[in-house]
Amino acid sequence: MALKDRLATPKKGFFGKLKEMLLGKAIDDELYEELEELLIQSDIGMKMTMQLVEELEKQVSRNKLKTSEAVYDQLKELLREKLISNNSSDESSGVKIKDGELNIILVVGVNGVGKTTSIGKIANQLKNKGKKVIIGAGDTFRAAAIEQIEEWGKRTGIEVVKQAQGSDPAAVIFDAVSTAKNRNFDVVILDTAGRLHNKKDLMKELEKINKIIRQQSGQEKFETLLVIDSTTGQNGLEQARVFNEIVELTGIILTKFDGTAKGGIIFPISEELKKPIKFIGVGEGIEDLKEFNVKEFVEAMFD
Ligand SMILES: Nc1nc2c(ncn2[C@@H]2O[C@H](COP(=O)(O)OP(=O)(O)O)[C@@H](O)[C@H]2O)c(=O)[nH]1
Ligand SMILES: [Mg+2]
Repeated sequence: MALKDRLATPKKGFFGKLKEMLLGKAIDDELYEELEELLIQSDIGMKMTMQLVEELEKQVSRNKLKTSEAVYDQLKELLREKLISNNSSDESSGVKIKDGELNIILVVGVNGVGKTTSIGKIANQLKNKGKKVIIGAGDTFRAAAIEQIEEWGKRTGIEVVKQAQGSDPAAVIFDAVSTAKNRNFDVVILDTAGRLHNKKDLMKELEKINKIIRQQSGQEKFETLLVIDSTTGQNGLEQARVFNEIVELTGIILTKFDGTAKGGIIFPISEELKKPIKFIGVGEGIEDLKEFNVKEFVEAMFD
């Protein structure tokens, strides 16, 4: 299914409302105020909204824009620029797999955001591209989490390295990375628990995991993807800040774009973290994870 059909919710989302609100109107203070309100409602956040509207007003006067249609197009361009400063403008994102070495993908994020589901989807995509993929069930906190990842493994025919519930996540990571290395896998994807009850504990756990990965793989750098649920709005932004402080993120996965009319959170997240968006989740099914593409995304949001 096309991205734009996935993003369009019955409410038609923020950008539909935006168009409705803007078209045919006079360009005056009232219009800018309404615009501000809409941008804030869409989770773009206060700070970026103010910046955007200020910049928009400048450009409208500089370019002598006379119609609200032109204002709409200008805003679309401004939002596009926000995304292309941290993302390639015309290429789809996703993870780049290097041949002839073990590609490690560590997936972090708080509980319930869609880590395990995204791992299943990514593993499946890579397997379909002919890569030899293995998964490490690093969320040992709940038995259900291990069963869930095993389920994805069965569905996709992908091996899952696991241990019993309650065992040390770092031990599972150790096993998964060494198995992947010894048996010449192309990709190992590592799940984690990410309980954010305490920043210090989370930091310690992730540090330990990172150390094990480095020791076992002999690689200093690898992919670390943060998963954020786009329906959680400003909370998601706060999670992004915390994780960005404690691990070296290489990219972001934004999930549940199918369930939100507030996808605006993508803009402040992208701007604050200065990290590329790699994928967006648009449903619970195995195919429902799209490589992020700025052009396609902006078109879909504004269509
Ligand atoms: N609608 C929708 N649901 C999703 C998406 N990604 C994950 N989910 C659902 O979110 C819930 C939590 O996902 P899970 O992968 O277990 O999260 P984790 O705790 O971070 O591993 C599950 O019910 C998933 O099916 C998405 O892109 N869209
Ligand atoms: Mg999970």
